Amino acid sequence: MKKYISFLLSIIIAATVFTTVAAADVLIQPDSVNVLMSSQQNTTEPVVAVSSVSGKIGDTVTVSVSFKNNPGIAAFRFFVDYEEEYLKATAVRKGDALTSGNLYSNISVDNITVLITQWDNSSNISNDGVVFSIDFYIKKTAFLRKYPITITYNNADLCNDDFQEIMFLTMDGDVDVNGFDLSGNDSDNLSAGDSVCLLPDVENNELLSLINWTTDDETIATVDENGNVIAVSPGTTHITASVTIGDTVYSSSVEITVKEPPAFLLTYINKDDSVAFSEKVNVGLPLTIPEAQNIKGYIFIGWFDSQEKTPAEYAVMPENDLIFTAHYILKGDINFDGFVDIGDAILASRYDAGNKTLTEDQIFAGDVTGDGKVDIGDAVRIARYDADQITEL
Ligand SMILES: [Ca+2]
Ligand SMILES: [Ca+2]
Repeated sequence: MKKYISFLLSIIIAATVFTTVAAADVLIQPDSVNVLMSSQQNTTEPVVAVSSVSGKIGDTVTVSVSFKNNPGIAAFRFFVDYEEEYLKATAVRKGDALTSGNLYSNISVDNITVLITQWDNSSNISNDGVVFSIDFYIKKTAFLRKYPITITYNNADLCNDDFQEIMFLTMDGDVDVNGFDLSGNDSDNLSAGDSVCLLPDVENNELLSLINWTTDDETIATVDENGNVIAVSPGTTHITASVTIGDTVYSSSVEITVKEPPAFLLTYINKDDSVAFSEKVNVGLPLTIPEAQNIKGYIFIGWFDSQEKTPAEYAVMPENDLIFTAHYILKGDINFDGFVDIGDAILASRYDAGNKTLTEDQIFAGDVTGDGKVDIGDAVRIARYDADQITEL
């Protein structure tokens, strides 16, 4: 008898798994037993039940098929029916209840909605629990609703090792498609004025037409009816795509972060190395220029960075830090040697006599009388200072 079961099942397998076109014709309308069980949970009769699961569009969910009140079975062949346009069966696995025997599945046939799973064993298995499970990929064509997963079998496709036909009540399940994702977006590093388009990971046109876009804070980012997001000002908000079907709202959100505009550190250093001014400055804004310290005997000539550039030369702000140092000229030090002495007086008198040219900065340093020019009067004053006849210039 057991050999006969194996022989019978080998014929079933050959007919269904390996002759796919003929099988499809046969399987679309199987001579099947299909008893709905929704109100018969507490039955003592053998039951084969499909679980109900939920998932989002694009997810892969696992539906299990379980036995209850299993009287002992050595072979089965089930047909699992589903909406192939919206679900794709990607894998079938043997469940824990099938402690031995071989499970075969045919999910490679296109354009039919029936998955065939069959199993044979040399002796009865009386376990309850999961006999096999099926992974379903929820296609992007899916809508937000329940997709039934039905299970049927033909007469004589379930038998024990005495080849007695076993009848199971069948209980269908479903895949409740209850969400969708937004994808393909880089939304965490926007600058004010940037735009991105949020796309639902959905290919069902009816569903797409129902999507409503909202922003939590339109002072940070706005969104239009097509999911086009425009960053407005720094901060973080959420853009939500929602669909209302009946009383149920399905939604998916993306966090949008609009970053602070680029800034750099602006620092001014006094002659004594103390900080005159320091702040973070946004690129594109005018630079603050602080007052320089008054230092006795010195004339302030400006703030300069390491490249001898003044703040005014940075009309377009760079995106790196800037450090300006206060530059001074020692009053009377025409030759810029760091001292005021007779050499500077001689330089002033030679300039006055037309024997020497001076730069603008040298004239600035040498005009100790403050009349806007360097002449013999300055030379005399510098000489007197050098001779300690006056204590300051
Ligand atoms: Ca000097
Ligand atoms: Ca002068």
